[in-house]
Amino acid sequence: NLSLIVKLAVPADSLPYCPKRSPFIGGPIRVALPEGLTLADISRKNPYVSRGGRYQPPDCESNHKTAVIIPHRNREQHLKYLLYYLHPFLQRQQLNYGIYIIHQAGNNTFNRAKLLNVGFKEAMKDEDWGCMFFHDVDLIPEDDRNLYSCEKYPKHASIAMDKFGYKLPYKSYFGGVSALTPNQYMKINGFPNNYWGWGGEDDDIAVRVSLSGMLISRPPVKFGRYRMIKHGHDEGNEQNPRRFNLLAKTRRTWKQDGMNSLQYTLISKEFLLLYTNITVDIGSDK
Ligand code: UDH
Ligand code: NGS
Repeated sequence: NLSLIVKLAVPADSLPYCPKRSPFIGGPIRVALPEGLTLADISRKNPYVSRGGRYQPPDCESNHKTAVIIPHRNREQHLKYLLYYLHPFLQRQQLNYGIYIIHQAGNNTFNRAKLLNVGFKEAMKDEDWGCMFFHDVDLIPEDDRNLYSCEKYPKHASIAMDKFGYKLPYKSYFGGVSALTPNQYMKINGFPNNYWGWGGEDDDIAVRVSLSGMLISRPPVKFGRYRMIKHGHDEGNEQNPRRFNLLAKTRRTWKQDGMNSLQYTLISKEFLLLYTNITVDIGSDK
């Protein structure tokens, strides 16, 4: 029976590619911060998200495979707001995506860039991601035309934050939300591991991009808008007094310090309903 043979030759899971531009993209998003939000509410609103915070469009094959890596400690409320907005945002873009929370265990000084290195390494063990988005927990995108896919060069996405009057605070600013392909990431030897406390690590990354001979891609300024959830100073993330000295040496250190020198102890990796939760001991400054 020929028709049976033909049917078997086409696997049931083969779908056509999604369109170049998702029909679900709607433009500006009004970001409110509803009270009393729970993770269970967010799960209920996102029935197609599977274990570990993974999603792929049900009726077409996505053109992009994006991991979102979020450094975290003691910001549970911010995380809820971000997940509440980010899951539907990424689904409207018809992405194949996964969300990773990289939780720094213990009370030692916070180290954002090292957590992001851990996130990269652990996420790549799960899946052959084509694009990594490094995302502060307190930044909510305000326009879904800000595409969470990668570009020819490392991308700085949060170029218009409300707290900076919706413009860059300075030309080489690379903080908040950025995106690199695994190739771009390895080309800069990942991020620095030795910035403990607040400040400078994002500038170091921008220097690495430039020293590797790459430029910075940016979305149109109308799309790269973010609302930052206001917060005070975190305990354990005091301004790093060494940041200026470190930055002055990046040119000499970047090839030795980064992905090729990363050391950490994985404490747990849990595939929760809305995200993969990675808890890690990254050591301390001493
Ligand atoms: N982060 C945590 N927990 C911490 C510290 C940082 O989760 O204790 C993560 C979180 O994803 C955050 C990111 O690291 O978005 C960057 O840290 P940050 O939010 O402290 O940096 P930002 O520049 O704030 O946004 C600076 C301090 C704000 C004090 C302003 C008082 N008006
Ligand atoms: C620069 C910091 C960056 C920081 C940026 C915005 O001065 O790490 O300000 O800070 N660089 C150094 O300290 C060397 S903010 O206004 O968000 O507090 O991201």
